[in-house]
Amino acid sequence: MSFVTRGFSGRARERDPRLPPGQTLVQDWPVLSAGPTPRIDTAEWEFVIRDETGADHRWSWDELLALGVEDITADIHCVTHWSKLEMPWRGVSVDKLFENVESQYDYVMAHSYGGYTTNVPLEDLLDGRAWIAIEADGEPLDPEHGGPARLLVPHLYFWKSAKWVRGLVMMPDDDPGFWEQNGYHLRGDPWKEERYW
Ligand SMILES: Nc1nc2c(c(=O)[nH]1)N[C@H]1C(S)=C(S)[C@@H](COP(=O)(O)O)O[C@H]1N2
Ligand SMILES: [Mo]
Repeated sequence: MSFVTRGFSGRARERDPRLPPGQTLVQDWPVLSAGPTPRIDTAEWEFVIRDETGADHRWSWDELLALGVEDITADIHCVTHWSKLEMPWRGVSVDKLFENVESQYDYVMAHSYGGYTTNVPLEDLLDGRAWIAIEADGEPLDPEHGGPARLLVPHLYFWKSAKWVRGLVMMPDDDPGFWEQNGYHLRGDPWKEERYW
């Protein structure tokens, strides 16, 4: 019997500088859903931003795509300590949606089909940092991963990237969403390890 213990025989590996503290690389893509997977037909799908006047700004599936779909390469970091690097995504920049929405409020609650919510400061969704993602790894988003569309906010922990996203409600205060009410950090910056409060 021969024992090969790579950890001892190999040269000490440099930690990948793209990995935030406490994170481990995975090659597969775990599914983490708090409830059942909703099935939404793109013919019925719509996206709504509700502003402080109560007015709804709506986009059908085709109207969303008409805003312009872009290629994104993003690293994702789950609070349960796994990360995936350089994932290819496609989606519509949230900036495009806010070109036609005026709001004085600084926070949003993202709402999903199925009832999930997560709170995000508006500024974390703007300036090319967040998308309504419709494809990953060169394929339409699998329903388990949030298809037909999910929020993608890769610079925050992945629980902020609401699967089956259906809209954003503008808020004056940073009210907690689903996981945030259950102990997750209000903002969730993986580089600061903002996991729980
Ligand atoms: N609607 C909805 N979005 C969600 C979740 C969820 O349970 N429901 N889980 C969040 C969490 S905790 C993580 S880590 C990621 C997981 O996405 P994945 O299943 O595509 O890996 O989705 C986030 N978005
Ligand atoms: Mo998560």
